[in-house]
Amino acid sequence: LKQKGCVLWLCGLSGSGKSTIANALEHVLHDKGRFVVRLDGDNLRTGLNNNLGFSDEDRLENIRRTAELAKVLADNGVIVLCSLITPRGHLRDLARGILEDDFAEIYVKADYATCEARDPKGLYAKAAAGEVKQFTGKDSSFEEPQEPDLILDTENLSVQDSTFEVLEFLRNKGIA
Ligand code: GGZ
Repeated sequence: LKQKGCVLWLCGLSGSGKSTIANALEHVLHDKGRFVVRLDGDNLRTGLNNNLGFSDEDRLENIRRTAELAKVLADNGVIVLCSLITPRGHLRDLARGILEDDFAEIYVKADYATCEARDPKGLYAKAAAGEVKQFTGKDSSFEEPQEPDLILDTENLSVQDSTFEVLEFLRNKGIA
């Protein structure tokens, strides 16, 4: 019997912890015997989405393509972990519309100042120096999710804590 797939859509600012949490989750779910695929915005932008930048239109196309890919995977029993900033409500609604019941919106929550202090890739420093245009939270807006299925407050939770929260969420949904 094929297991039920689903898409966990992690949204939040650059540096909020989306990829780190997705990575930790991948390992735990894999150990439970599940097929897991990670779709990471930054990685997809080197291949499938390498013709897209950070304008509103390009971000929309980035989300649309990724959601359609996630749908194919979820329909085949895969747990898909999408980590993309997904900065606007209408973009999250677009993904939900494509994925319907398979979609769960998870807000990886950390504010701009926190992400700027972490600055794992030095992007915030570059943005402050005016070297990155259309930077999310600076000159491109981030709308906070209003009704996410789950919030991971990474200012206060460890990676392990966040991972546990998601596992509990999946258990409650009867998925893993
Ligand atoms: C936001 C940018 C930008 C700009 C490059 N704005 O933390 P990262 O580095 O590794 O991941 C971020 C990634 C954002 O791509 P997404 O596909 O997730 O964005 S969206 O959902 O809005 O389409 C960041 C890097 O690309 N990056 N320039 N201007 N993030």
